[in-house]
Amino acid sequence: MIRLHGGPTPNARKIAIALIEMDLPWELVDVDILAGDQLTPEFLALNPNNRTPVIEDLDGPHGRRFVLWETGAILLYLAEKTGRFLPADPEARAICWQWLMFQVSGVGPMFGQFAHFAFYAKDKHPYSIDRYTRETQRLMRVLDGQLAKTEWVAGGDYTIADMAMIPYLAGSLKGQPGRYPHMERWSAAMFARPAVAAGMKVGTARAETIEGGLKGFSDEHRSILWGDRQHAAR
Ligand SMILES: N[C@@H](CCC(=O)N[C@@H](CS)C(=O)NCC(=O)O)C(=O)O
Repeated sequence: MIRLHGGPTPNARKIAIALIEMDLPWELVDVDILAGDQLTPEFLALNPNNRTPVIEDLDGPHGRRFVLWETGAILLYLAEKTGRFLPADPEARAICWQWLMFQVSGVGPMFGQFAHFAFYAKDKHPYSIDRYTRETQRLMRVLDGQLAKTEWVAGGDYTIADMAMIPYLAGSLKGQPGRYPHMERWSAAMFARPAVAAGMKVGTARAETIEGGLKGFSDEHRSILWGDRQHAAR
């Protein structure tokens, strides 16, 4: 049994998709990051970096409980545990790592900054919005170029790199139809997979988030995510 600590966020959904695709027994332990659950001593004991998701594998290596955070590491761990969705050929395997790293070091953080400055920040700062709009568009062009040549993100096989990518990109693609045709073809193929469709619904979208329409997003939420509560010395 694997406990997935997380909520209705792109990062937790990457892992939900992988757990479902891999037929692993799992359950969601809800962490409400808007309420500050990630800042509690109980959560910090799992991840001192106060970020979700975290997995707790009750049947980990060496027959004992194993805790892991950072979605890139979690996806690789699950792929190795099950021997699935990571190509066996050394070149294809390394290319899969490459796109996975592109997601966790590029797509995730840049889309996160874009959402922060364009939607959540109280003061709308044109330079920052422009900077992250252009950078996210550049990343999408890179991926669209790749998907013009390959069926899936890392080549001919569906892998953990696809699972990492979709939660961050699905919304952006919907908002600008026709702009990234190869990504749209890929996104449709992703959502045709029952595991992706189910994983993308994990957690109940909070009204205060972009997904929920940003209703009631407040200074208290800002403090938890980016302000005094987030940065209080522990
Ligand atoms: N690099 C991390 C990023 C995780 C992350 O940013 N998680 C967000 C939700 S999508 C979070 O838990 N934020 C809580 C906070 O900022 O306090 C990963 O890939 O796991």
